Amino acid sequence: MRVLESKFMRDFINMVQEGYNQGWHERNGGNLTYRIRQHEVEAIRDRFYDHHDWLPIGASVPDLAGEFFLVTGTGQFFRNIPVDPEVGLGIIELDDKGENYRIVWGWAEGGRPTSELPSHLLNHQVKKRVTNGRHRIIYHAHTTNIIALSFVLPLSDEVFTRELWEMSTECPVVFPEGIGVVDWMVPGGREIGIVTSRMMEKYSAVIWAMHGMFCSGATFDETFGLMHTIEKSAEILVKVMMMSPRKRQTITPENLRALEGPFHITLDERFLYEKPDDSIIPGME
Ligand code: 2HA
Ligand code: ZN
Repeated sequence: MRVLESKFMRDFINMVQEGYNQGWHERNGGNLTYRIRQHEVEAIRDRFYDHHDWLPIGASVPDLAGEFFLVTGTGQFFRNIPVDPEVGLGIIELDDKGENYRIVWGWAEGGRPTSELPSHLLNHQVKKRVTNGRHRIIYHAHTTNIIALSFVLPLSDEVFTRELWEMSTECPVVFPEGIGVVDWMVPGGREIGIVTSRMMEKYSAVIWAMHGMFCSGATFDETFGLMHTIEKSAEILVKVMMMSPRKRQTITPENLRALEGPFHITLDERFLYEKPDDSIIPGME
């Protein structure tokens, strides 16, 4: 089978296109990786190169040893990937220690995996463990409204989760476990990957302050939908803040708790704290 005919490949490219359409991928901003299923690898294995050298990942991911990943390339523009996926994308194989990778398909004009490969693989390693292998996708996007909020709201999991939950009834249902926030750090390395992946133990969405967001999921729809829901809620909050520093009414902690039964969710009380004044938006006092 031709690699480009694989269903996972088509779904991956559709997600790249959709992310670009949302305005989250200026220039080479953002990156996407998919942990390929064994039977999907077998169906295309005869198309793989075997002449590439092993190169260091830049992080140690022993629980991903031997796995294959479809990955966006460093410096590649999301805008161009659907037009020529064989140039913008690659498949990598990890060695039996999870220390090195080699390119087995793609980057037809030369190329390497995304600069955020350490973060992606460290997140995959955590999510593979905590979801019993269910999660296969890690997505990084430069979501405009979340980035804007990270200049104004206090950088805490509690404040971001609560304010985003309040902006849309759907939010506590879509991410009942909350959202993590990483203060500004240098991107593209192991350190930011380690901090982010620790948060992925409990969350499936992590904000990189003044940079963007990471989301994890089992399917392309679920992962994209999570990013989209959070960014939509952030857009509503930005609009509210532009109209007024105060909310006239809001979704209260009591309202949020009332969603738990009907939607079969459990909300961490850590996010349902009492505010001195429900009408004041943090950062707008
Ligand atoms: O350029 O988004 O974080 C890709 C990135 C780096
Ligand atoms: Zn980025």
